[in-house]
Amino acid sequence: MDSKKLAQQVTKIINDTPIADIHTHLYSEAFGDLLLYGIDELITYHYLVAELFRYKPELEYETYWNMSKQQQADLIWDTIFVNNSPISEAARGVVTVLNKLGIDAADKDLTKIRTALQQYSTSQYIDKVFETANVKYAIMTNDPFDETEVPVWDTTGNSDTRFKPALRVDGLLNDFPLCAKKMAHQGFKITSKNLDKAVITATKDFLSSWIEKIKPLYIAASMPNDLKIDDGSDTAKVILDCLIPVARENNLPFAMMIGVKRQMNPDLRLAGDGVGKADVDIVATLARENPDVKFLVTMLSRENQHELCITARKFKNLTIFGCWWFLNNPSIIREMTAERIETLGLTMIPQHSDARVLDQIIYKWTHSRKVIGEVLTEKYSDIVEAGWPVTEDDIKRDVNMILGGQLLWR
Ligand code: RAT
Ligand code: ZN
Repeated sequence: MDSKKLAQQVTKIINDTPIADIHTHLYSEAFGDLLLYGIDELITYHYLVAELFRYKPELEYETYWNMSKQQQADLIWDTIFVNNSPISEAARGVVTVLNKLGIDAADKDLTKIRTALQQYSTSQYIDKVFETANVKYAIMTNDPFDETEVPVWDTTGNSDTRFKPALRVDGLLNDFPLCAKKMAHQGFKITSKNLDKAVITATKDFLSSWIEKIKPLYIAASMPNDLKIDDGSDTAKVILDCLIPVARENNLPFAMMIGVKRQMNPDLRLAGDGVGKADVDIVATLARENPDVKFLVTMLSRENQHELCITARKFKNLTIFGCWWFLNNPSIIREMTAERIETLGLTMIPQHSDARVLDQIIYKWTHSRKVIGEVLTEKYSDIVEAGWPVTEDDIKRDVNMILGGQLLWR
């Protein structure tokens, strides 16, 4: 097969393969206002809020936060899209979404774009977005401590199979005393704010009851870059004594998302988190000491990626996934995907979208599919050149393995 034909074939197969999006912040319609979608949400995505202040250093943070959503969107639109070029990855994303939805944004008229999108009901829009993105399902981030989310699970629950649950328990790691109160409020026997034996048992009961209630595909937590598991802290106890045992007992993967520097600039609110290098040995220690627990791991620092790949080579119970958050940029996806294929073959999950706004799955996957396709084409060309035949069926099997969610189940 010549290289042009190979590239065309890989592109077509990648575009035709429905994606299992293994980490998003999306919700089904049953969750009401928790489901974010539409142009104003797209434009006020926190990645773009951070960029707004780069273009407008004279803008006071509070002035922005006191505006209505529509005013915020107008300001970001004028600043990043009209008075400058939407050239960053997050800004280009909005352009891709509009283009794929068939909306002509050439005259940069935001009011016209708003009107064009009003033709859809919420459920029509969900259908349209999933079809356009060719995503088969998106895994949600479900927080058992969230006051808006809990009542939904206690009443209607989720019946839309395009949205699948994941139990996300950052609260337990970040502020155990507050979660202790909330667990007590939900009827669990929490007798103290300290993680003693009885409280650990009650916390595990709480987690198991949520697993029973929402049937998550995995248990997850994001963790700071300075994470430690040997200091006897609440965080270490929650991980070692609660989360890992519960993952084991329920035969669920434990997803660790490591490397966040939370609230580097609190004035930016959701946009204020940063990144730092973490200790990959922690991942190795947990994988080695818990061979019967499956770990899904993504790390936020570019500097951690090579070490993480090599660690994954050592542990069959460790699957690495995604180019997370600040790594979700074409130049880095290219580098990470090549590095992962070279060290792990197809035994990794190259990407997740992390979409917070429904429409974003359109651009996140358009952009990622392109880069992953280019890297795969190069890797196939290399084995063809080395003397190995690559057929269409081989490519379909491989792409489905890495993008179709199969590795979640192994
Ligand atoms: O990527 C993001 O939108 C971040 O704000 C985080 O939500 C991160 O992905 C996370 O899951 O903690
Ligand atoms: Zn996320």
